Amino acid sequence: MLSPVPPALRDAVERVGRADIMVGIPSFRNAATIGHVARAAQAGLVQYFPDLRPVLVNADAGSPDGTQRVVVETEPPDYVERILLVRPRNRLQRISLTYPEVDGVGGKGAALRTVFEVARALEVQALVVVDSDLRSILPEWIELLAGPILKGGFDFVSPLYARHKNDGTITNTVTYPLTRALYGLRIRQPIGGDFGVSGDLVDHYLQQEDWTPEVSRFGVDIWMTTSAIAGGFAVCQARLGAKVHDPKDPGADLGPMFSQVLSTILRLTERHADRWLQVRGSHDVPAYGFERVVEPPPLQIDFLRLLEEFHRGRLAQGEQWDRMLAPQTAEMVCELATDAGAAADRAARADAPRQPLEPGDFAFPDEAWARVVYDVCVAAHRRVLPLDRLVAALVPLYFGRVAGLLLEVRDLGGEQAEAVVERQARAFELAKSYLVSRWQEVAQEVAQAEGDGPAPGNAAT
Ligand SMILES: Nc1nc2c(ncn2[C@@H]2O[C@H](COP(=O)(O)OP(=O)(O)O)[C@@H](O)[C@H]2O)c(=O)[nH]1
Ligand SMILES: [Mg+2]
Repeated sequence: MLSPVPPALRDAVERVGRADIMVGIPSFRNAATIGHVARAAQAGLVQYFPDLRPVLVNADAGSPDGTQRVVVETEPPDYVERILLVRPRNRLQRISLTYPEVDGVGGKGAALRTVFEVARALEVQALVVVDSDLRSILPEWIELLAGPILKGGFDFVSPLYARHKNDGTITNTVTYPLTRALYGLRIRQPIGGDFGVSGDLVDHYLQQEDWTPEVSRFGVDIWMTTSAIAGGFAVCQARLGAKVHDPKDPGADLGPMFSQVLSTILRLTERHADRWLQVRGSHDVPAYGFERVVEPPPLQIDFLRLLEEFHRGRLAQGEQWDRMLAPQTAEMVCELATDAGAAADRAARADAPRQPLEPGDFAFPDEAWARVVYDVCVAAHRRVLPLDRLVAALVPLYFGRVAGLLLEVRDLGGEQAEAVVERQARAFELAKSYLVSRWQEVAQEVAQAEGDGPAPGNAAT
C-alpha cells in the first residue's frame, strides 16, 4: 500500500495539478547559493522543454536564513524568451515546502522523500534533483539529466563531472569502486547528488518504504543509485562539466556523511547479495553529453589531521578492528596506523609546518584498502558488531586511506589522479573473489551451525 500524500503537501499539489517535468532541490541554509540553482533550473526548463508542464519544488529544512524566500522570489532569466522567441506553453510553477521529518529525522533524504511524493502526486515523467550549493550548474544540466529519461527511455541518470582530485573522497575511496565491483557497472559518481529519475523509478523508491535514519540523511544518494541498479532500471550517465560547490575537508567535515553512506551501503549489500554475488568484472555505463575540458577549483586538504585521526583510531578502535577484519588485514592496518603516526610526528616536528607532508611519506596500498572494505562487508553480514559501531570503527581507516590516496596524487594532474582511482577500482574487482568466498563461508557456517543445533548468533571473525 502506498502512503497518501501528507497534508502539508496536499495544497501545493492541488494548486499545480499535474506536471510533466520537475526539478527538486533539497536545501538547508542555502540562501547564498540556491538562487543561482533555481534560476539555472528555470532557464533549463523553459529553454529545453517549452512544450512540457514544468514545476520546481524546493524541500527545505525550515532554514532560518531565508532560503525558501529566495526560491520563491527568484525569477527565471528572460533571455530565452526574448532572444529565441520561445513561448513556453505552460507557466512554470514554483513551490517551496518545509518538509516533514521522517520518524524524527530531517536531512537530505527526508527532503528528497517529500520531493518524490510531490513528483508522484503530480505524475511527472521525469524528475531532476540538484543540490542547492552548486555554483557550476547551467540550464543545460536540466536537459542532460532529463533528456535521457524523456527521449531515451532511461530511468536513472547519474552525473559525470570534472571534480578536483581532492573532492569527492567518499566517492573515490568507496562508493565508486565498491558499486562497480559489486554490480559490475562503472558509475563514476554514485553519490553525486544531481540525478535524473523517471516517474517509474520514483514510484519504486516510494514503494520501498525504506527510510532509515541514514537514508533520511546523506545515505539517500547511494540508496537511490543502488536501488535503481538492484531494481533492474535502465541506468546512464550525463556529462555535466565541473562540479563546484561548498567545499568540505574530509578530516573535518565528512565523518558523519561517511557513516551515513557506509551504513546504507552495507545494509544494501546484504539485501542485494543475490544481485552481486554472480557478477564478475565490470562494464561501462553509457554517457550522454559532450565531453568538456574544465579545471575545477582546488581544494585544500589537512593531511596532518587525517594521519593523526587514523593513528588515534588504532587506540580507540583497535579492538573493533580485530573483530571486524580478517587477522591479516587487521595486522596490516595496525602497521599502517603506526606508519601514519610516525609520518604525522615527523611533519609536526618540521620547521616549516606548511604542507610538510610529501608523497612517499605515507602510503595505504589499494589492495589493503579493498580488503578492509570487503572485510567490513563480511563483518556486517555476520553481524559481528552493530552496524553503527562497525562504521564508526571504519571512519579512521577511511581517513587513513584518504591521506594515502591524496598524498599519492598530490603532485599529479587531474587525469593522472583519475588513473589512480581507476587502478584502485581494478584492485576492488580483482579482490572480489575474496569477498565472495568469505561471504559464502558465512552461509556455510550458518547452515552447519543450524545442523549442529543452537544457532551461531553473533559469530566472531
Ligand atoms: N532539506 C535538507 N537538505 C539538506 C540537509 N543537509 C544537506 N542538505 C542538502 O543536500 C545537498 C547536499 O548537501 P552538501 O552538504 O552540499 O553535501 P555534499 O555536496 O554531498 O558534500 C544540498 O543541497 C544541501 O542543501 C538537510 O538537513 N535538510
Ligand atoms: Mg555540496
